[in-house]
Amino acid sequence: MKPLLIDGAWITTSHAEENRNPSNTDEVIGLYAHAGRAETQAAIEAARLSFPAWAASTPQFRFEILNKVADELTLRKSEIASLLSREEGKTLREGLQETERAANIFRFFAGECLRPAGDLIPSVRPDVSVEVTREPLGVVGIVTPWNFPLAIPSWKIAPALCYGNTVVFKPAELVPGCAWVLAEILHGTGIPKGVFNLVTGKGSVVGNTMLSARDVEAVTFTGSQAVGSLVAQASIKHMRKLQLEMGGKNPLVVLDDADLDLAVDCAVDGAFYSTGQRCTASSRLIVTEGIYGRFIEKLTEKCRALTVGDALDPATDIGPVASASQLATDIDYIEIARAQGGNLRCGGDIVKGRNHGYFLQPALFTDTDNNMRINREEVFGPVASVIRVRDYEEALATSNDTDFGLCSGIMTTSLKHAAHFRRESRAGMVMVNLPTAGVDYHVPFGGRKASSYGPREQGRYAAEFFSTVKTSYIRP
Ligand code: UN1
Repeated sequence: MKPLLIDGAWITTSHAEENRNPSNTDEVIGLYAHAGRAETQAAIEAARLSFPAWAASTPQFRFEILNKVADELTLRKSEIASLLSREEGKTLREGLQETERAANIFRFFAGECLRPAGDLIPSVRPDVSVEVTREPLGVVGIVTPWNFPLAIPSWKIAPALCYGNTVVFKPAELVPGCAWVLAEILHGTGIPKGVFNLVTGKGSVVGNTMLSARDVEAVTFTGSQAVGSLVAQASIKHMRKLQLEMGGKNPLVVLDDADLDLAVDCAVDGAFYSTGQRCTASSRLIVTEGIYGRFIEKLTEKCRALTVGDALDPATDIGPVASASQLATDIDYIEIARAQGGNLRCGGDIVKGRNHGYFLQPALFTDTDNNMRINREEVFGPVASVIRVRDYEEALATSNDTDFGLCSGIMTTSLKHAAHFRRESRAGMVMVNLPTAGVDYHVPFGGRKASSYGPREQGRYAAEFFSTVKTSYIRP
């Protein structure tokens, strides 16, 4: 059994769960401990007790720890990428990119340890000066989803530790493997005991215990809107600091003057890579009349050519769906889109692989309108739909007509439309002539409306959530 990490010790539990490969459900990757209430409370207590010393540690000390994690991730990159692809199902190429991204995130925040920000400001009163500094929060609860088993934990854990917080980390039940390797690496750096704790297990047990604990000062969560709302409600009771990253229904607008090949490539990448299991996926392709026919034809051709298969097979373009329940959701939405009048241009069928796995041929719908459920609700699978519009104005209005606001994209050679879209799109991130998914690791990440709540993640903006500002007045 792969144990929990609590207060610097590996702890086995009475209950463990199998981690299975979605490319081949006969393959058990490992057995992972499930924490109960008591173990979760012990992890929170360890984080609480280790906080004062960690908060007071030198930037150099924290730099060295985070930098060692980056080095180790780089060194073990192929082994970790293969574990990632085996447990989550994204292709090995994507697994490698994600592992490199995790290493870069740790490297970035290692550097940030050495760049603490602050201001010294003269007061409006004579002989008084004002100092503005940032301080850590305390114990941070980190709850992460299954779709980026390494990158999302890294972009929460690295800044949490960088700014002097201690951590209780609960990864998604589906992907304990990468979380465990990250814990093993952090433990191996010589990080003081209790500063980083891993509690694998169920949301209903581990997550709820974290949410009801007074000593968890802040929670950062990425996952569904439904769970995000529960996290918020439970946290408000304690006036806990919150950061939520939830779904998207991201539009990719394709205008008449777009570079057709580039538009098709960006649509395929944004909609279907990582098996469409990204909150940044382009699930609504909004296309103007003049290019519509040519775009659909090329896109359909490209979709048909996508090879769905085992994540580790180099010939695979699209890996399996991550779980049986996600596959059932995808199939449900394909049915719903059909029933509401969508035209399934290609894909949507379950593919028989060499092994037992959750393989789904990417589904492309045309003839949809923006009010259909397929265009209102996040599917989180390889399912995209095309909405035909008259012109740029209708495209912009349609792209903004959504409850979500994470990411948006536009394909155009017109500077005028690109500039206008960047300004008027009600999303946290806007892409011009790029896929909506696949973001940099050193700049802010996050959205508006139902997509996000609280300060941005990543880059220097991460300090907003992971630290608190102190304004001190000094009269000598
Ligand atoms: C990306 O598109 O590069 O859960 C990252 C998600 C996002 C991360 C997307 N938080 O899909």
